[in-house]
Amino acid sequence: MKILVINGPNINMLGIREPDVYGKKSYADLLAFIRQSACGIGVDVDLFQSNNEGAIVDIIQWAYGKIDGIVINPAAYTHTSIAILDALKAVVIPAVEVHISDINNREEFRRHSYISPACLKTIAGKGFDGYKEAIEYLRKYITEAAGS
Ligand code: CA2
Repeated sequence: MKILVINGPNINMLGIREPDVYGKKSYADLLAFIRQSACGIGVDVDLFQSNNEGAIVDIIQWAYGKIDGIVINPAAYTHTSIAILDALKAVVIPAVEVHISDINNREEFRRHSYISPACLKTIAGKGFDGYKEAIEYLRKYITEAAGS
């Protein structure tokens, strides 16, 4: 089973500023955590990060026919991007949306996600653990879908 983990703009800056919101760990730490979480349950992961909306749309389109599930933290594009919503809807790959912080308890503008209608589930406010939960959820979902 192959899962693509997509991180949006500025996630590569983790640990550099706003440790109170996003924690002290770096993007490299996040990648190591995701690899370890996936490996522990026999899932292959592809990891992708971009600061560009079009590049995120491109990788979602690339995933069509090659990837079983998508974990996506669209970062600030969560609150603006109809293009990413449309790309996820177009490929019809099971997807889970993840946010490190609790977007429902921050600024008002972070409460709305354009992406969630294309996702099975949204996990927010659980830090890095949210990515692990998303991978585990997709593994179960995809396994059950294949058996039915
Ligand atoms: O909580 C999340 O995971 C977010 O998707 C992170 C985004 C934010 O725009 C979303 O509303 C919620 C921000 C990504 C990282 O931004 C940084 C800002 C300063 C220092 C380091 C990272």
